[in-house]
Amino acid sequence: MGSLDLRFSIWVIFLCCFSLSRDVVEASHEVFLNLQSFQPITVSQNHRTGFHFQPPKNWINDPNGPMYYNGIYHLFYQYNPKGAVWGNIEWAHSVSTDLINWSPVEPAIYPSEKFDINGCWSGSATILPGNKPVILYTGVDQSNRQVQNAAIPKNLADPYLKEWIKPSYNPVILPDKDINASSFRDPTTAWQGPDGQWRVVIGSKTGKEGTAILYKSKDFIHWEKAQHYLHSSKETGMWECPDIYPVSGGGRRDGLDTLVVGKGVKHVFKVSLDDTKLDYYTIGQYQHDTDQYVPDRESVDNKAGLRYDHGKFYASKTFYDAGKKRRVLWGWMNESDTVPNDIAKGWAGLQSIPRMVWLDKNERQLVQWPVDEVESLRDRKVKLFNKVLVKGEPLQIKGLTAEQADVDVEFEIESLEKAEAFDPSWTDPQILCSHKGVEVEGVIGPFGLKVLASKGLEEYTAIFFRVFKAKQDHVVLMCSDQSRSSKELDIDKTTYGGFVDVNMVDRRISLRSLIDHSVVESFGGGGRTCITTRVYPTMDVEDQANLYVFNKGSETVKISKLKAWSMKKAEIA
Ligand code: DQQ
Repeated sequence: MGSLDLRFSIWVIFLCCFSLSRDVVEASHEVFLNLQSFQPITVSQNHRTGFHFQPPKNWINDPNGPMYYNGIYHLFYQYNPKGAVWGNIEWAHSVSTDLINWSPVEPAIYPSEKFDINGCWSGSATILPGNKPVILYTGVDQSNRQVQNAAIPKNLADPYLKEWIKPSYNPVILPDKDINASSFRDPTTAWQGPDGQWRVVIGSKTGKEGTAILYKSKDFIHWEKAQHYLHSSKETGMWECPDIYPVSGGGRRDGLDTLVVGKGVKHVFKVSLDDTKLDYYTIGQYQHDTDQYVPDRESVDNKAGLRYDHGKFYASKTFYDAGKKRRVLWGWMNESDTVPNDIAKGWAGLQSIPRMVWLDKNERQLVQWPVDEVESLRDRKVKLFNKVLVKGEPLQIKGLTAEQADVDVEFEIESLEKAEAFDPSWTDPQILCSHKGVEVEGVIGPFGLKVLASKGLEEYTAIFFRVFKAKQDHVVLMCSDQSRSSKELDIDKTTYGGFVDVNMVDRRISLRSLIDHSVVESFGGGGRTCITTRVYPTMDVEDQANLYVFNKGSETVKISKLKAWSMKKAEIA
């Protein structure tokens, strides 16, 4: 069957069965019962990535239980072994020595017992004293209740911890009468208080209030619900995949193990909002004596709060890398494609490039940067210095593989004098970016990159900045405009945006983009604002793709320095 015929047949199956099968059970993902075991006939290589983590075929979602153990990184992830939509969920497992090249090992946890027969959902790893890893994960039991289970390695001498066993004392935590058993999932990494007891948090909701339910245990087997939540926030809905961890103050980049408390240490609490499918975090303080997390007053505690990423980045999780003394963040990058297209491709979903994360010197937000190891894939290099960008004439950057590249550019604005006034009612950066898309000319900006572009710029994805003048200082807006990313009509081309909390005294702003066929991961202002996008160009693809730098603002902008590399393919089997 040709690929067009295949896509047509899939659309027919999809349309005829869609209304009958979706949302049959309450779950955090759309359920397509008729499609979840529809094995791909062929796997399309089109739009598959070169250095982002993805398995050879099928659906993936949340990163699970990432950990560093005896010199090996472990990445588990939610995986459907039978098809390219969500369903039949198990924990697939890959191992690595450098976070970039990965080898698969056998699935670690899959439905097999009463307490997880309907799904092995997300969870986290904890390394217990004596160097003993244990995973806590959510099982969907035979009555479709969400319960929490433990799994331990069968053989600690196996460097890859290939086999995991589920002790007979499972489930370790059941939802009590006050907990909605359909909204009780995704245990965090556990931590030990000064009293020697373990603590773990489970995501939940009470009505519309998102809640982080705290449990305590002396032995990691018997768990008791604490008197109060670790934290909650009204009108935020179900909290999936909560994560709590300490960060060093004073702009120090060294990571801290879970859950250090002390002078100069702050804490981050992140949740993934099921209702809006976005991750937000607050900066605050966790106290051992009260067992509560309290966000700083200025840290907004709802979906308008701080974001790791303003684009496609969900169900994220961090871990402490004891080898390199850093905290590393992973996030799931879902497709923007239609379900029939995903099925025709035979795959859906990626993991982000692991990002190092630390607290900004201003202690108001986090900073993220791709782990250094990704630089081992850098190949042919292009450099450019002090190049003035003429308004409206995009400058092509030649000499690299524009479909698989790492681009790091710094822009210098000649003068901020004429910056447009910032309207204080512009509180939502995504809406502002949608109104002021790449084609809307401004004074300072839009300027930035056009990536995965066709030669004649009929197709491209634009990542760019605009600078405005507010009462006190300047406001920098970063946008990712997908509206021209593909000739395909049905895909989601939402524009994304975030403000960048940087000081513009030196009139410079940086942008780094990791471009990888159908994903563009961008870090603005040295990693203060990140936007990830999934795009599917159709015209000049693969080695025909192009890269441009542009300025469409009336004020002169210069590329003060640009370094870009072709990226080699990572070894990901
Ligand atoms: N995905 C898992 C759940 C989690 C959700 C199921 C978040 O455990 O809440 O695949 O994407």
